[in-house]
Amino acid sequence: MQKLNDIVDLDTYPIENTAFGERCLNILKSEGVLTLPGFLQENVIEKLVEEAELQKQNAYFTTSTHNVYLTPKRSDLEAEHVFNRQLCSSKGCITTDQVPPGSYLHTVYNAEIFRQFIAAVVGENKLYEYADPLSSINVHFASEGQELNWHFDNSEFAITLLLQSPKAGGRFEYVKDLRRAEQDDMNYAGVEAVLDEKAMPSYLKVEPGTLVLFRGRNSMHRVTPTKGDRTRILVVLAYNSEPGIALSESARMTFFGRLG
Ligand SMILES: O=C(O)CCC(=O)C(=O)O
Ligand SMILES: [Fe+2]
Repeated sequence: MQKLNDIVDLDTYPIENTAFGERCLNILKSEGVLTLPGFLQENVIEKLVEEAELQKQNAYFTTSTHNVYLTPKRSDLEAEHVFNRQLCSSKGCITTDQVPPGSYLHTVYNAEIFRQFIAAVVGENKLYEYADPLSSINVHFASEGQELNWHFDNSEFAITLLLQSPKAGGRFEYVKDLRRAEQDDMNYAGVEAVLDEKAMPSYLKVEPGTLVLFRGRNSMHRVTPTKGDRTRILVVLAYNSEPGIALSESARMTFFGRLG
């Protein structure tokens, strides 16, 4: 096992320090997003890109249509209603069990210091890995033309590490606090304005090696289509607030095409 220090820039980001964690928590709270550029050491990014390129042939590629709420259509609303508007997304994905056993990604994901830092920043006591062998660490590939269309996440927060940017496109765009899921406020007018390009989203400038924490349940977001022949490669690290929980079978079939 490698040391976390050799993988992550702990001088710039003292993640074991409680005060640093509190600063990050406050940024995530006020901005809805926290970016830590240069979180991964330069040589680590290179190694992880090489590793991902080798695994890409084993990725599960899917194209799906979905609404922005990631729910089935509602027949009591018209087909043209923004709730029922269908968008297209496509990507390739490799799962935790396909990440080589000696990979830096396992070290970061399992490091107690890292886990405690993420827990503190997202306001949980403790975080746990998924009980199934697929869902904890995923590597996403978006080749030319592939995109992740507008959506709200089901999960409270997402943790990503960009490994490789495409030559153009592949931009993370978002509209902060566009709905309030807790109050069942779907804000159809606001969503429609963004889809029809009448309201401008914000966007993140993310370089490879950046750690991004994003609260996507109420902030609608997308990744624009990749342009050019360099694949966008992104790691998603996923945790639970309770131990022993697997991702649902239907979600595993949709994302990975298998259960285990
Ligand atoms: O690819 C990204 O940067 C964001 C991914 C995302 O929004 C998701 O997986 O729900
Ligand atoms: Fe998302």
